[in-house]
Amino acid sequence: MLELYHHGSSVCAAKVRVVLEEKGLEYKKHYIDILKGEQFNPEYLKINPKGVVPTLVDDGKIVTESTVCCEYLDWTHPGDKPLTPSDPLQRADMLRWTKLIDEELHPACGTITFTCSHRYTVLRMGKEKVETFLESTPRLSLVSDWKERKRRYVELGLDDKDARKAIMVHEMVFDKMEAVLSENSFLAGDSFSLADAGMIPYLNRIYMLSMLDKWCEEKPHVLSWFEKMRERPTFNSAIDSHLPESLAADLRTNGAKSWPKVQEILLGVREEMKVGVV
Ligand SMILES: N[C@@H](CCC(=O)N[C@@H](CS)C(=O)NCC(=O)O)C(=O)O
Repeated sequence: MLELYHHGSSVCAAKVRVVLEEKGLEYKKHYIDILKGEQFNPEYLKINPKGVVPTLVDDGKIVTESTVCCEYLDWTHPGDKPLTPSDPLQRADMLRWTKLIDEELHPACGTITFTCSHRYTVLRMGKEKVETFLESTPRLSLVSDWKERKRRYVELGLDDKDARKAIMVHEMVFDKMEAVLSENSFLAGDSFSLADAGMIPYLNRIYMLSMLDKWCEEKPHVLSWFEKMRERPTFNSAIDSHLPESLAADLRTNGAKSWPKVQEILLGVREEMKVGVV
């Protein structure tokens, strides 16, 4: 039996749910509320010492790291819909996307999500619980200094020094997507692959923060790719149906309030990119 430890606002967990749903696999769900600190329960840390979701369990065997979980599912359940291109060059393209997501986009998404919205959701717990929540983060978590970063993001929001880089990373990824999607229907060739499955939750995060249309108004291929992904029958079962309305409302409202500051930073980043500073 397949089991998934996940949370409604986790982009990494969403990525694995997309693959499970695309393949039509049945799985048992365990909800770990990462905004209440349930990922730090000793029992959960035994299966995921980084204290993060997702964790996939296959007949008792534990698989962590979302991209690895997606690949594992594709190896073990290729079915009639393998999500890895058979052409080696397209496969290399796919791996470059999933590498970019893991190495750059994911930490940047964590910065944007916390500085724009999650900080407000977490602060509602009250001072004492927030302190426990921040202190419980393991040394090696989302990245090796996530504990310090999370504290700064909660305290400083978009005034934190990482905000600019996180916005720049998103802009560069969106530009790269725009270039590729103006020639291909999917990120790695002519069919849906693990690259698309991996990217959907990140676009959706910016969408949930009420920022995507404005951010990408001059990137029509990115917007139409995302619309196409939203039309897939698995979008609701893998993504929308797992986000509690209160959390969706937090993301929507806090994101809309944060947009003017994000936009100001973004316009600065675009100027620097134009003159070749970055
Ligand atoms: N590299 C890990 C990262 C997982 C990760 O960052 N999960 C986030 C949610 S998307 C999390 O559980 N965060 C808990 C926290 O911030 O304490 C993976 O790809 O599975």
